Amino acid sequence: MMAARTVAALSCLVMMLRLSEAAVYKVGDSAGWTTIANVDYKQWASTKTFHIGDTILFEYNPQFHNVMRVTHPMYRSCNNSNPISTFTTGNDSITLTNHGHHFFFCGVPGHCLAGQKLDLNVLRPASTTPLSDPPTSSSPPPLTTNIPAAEVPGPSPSLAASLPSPAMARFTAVVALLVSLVFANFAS
Ligand SMILES: *[C@@H]1O[C@H](CO)[C@@H](O)[C@H](O)[C@H]1NC(C)=O
Ligand SMILES: *[C@@H]1O[C@H](CO)[C@@H](O)[C@H](O)[C@H]1NC(C)=O
Ligand SMILES: [Cu+2]
Repeated sequence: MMAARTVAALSCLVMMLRLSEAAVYKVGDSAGWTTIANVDYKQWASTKTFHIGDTILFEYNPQFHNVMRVTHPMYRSCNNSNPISTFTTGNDSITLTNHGHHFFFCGVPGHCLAGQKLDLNVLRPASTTPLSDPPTSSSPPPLTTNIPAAEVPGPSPSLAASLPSPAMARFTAVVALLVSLVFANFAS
């Protein structure tokens, strides 16, 4: 019983870590990047959760379309005069390397106005949750916790350095998987 529950918990953990790995999203799904299917790309983007490291794939006929990455004002006005970057292969993979909004449209005249435009929001990396929340009681926090970090010499007391890196997360996932396999053997 205990083992089965542990396995379930660890499997959950492994799943969560898997989900945190990079994903590839084909823009517009089967319709791709086009004007003829009347795809609502804003709606398409709103059904996804984009993370740093994910890839978006624009698939289209390069005779008729392209992909321009643009600023927000250019996106709003469909102004294609000065894109940040332009992609023209018809099979363009773009890896999302920073958080915040990313604006794209097709630079062929009229296509952006016809709705061939994409605004997607990449989430911030998971916030580094403090190990202990501030006390919710009305009493003032004890003075002893008030260490002025800037004046402490040597290694910073900040936990940031020891927070799990992606490599560490993968390592943890592998360990969790192995442990769950061992437990599964015990349980059966
Ligand atoms: C388009 O943007 C450029 C600068 O990137 C600007 O000079 C130009 O006036 C804009 N065109 C329109 C029609 O807004
Ligand atoms: C587009 O590129 C991806 C890799 O980025 C590849 O898997 C896929 O087969 C390509 N599709 C076409 C139609 O070339
Ligand atoms: Cu187009």
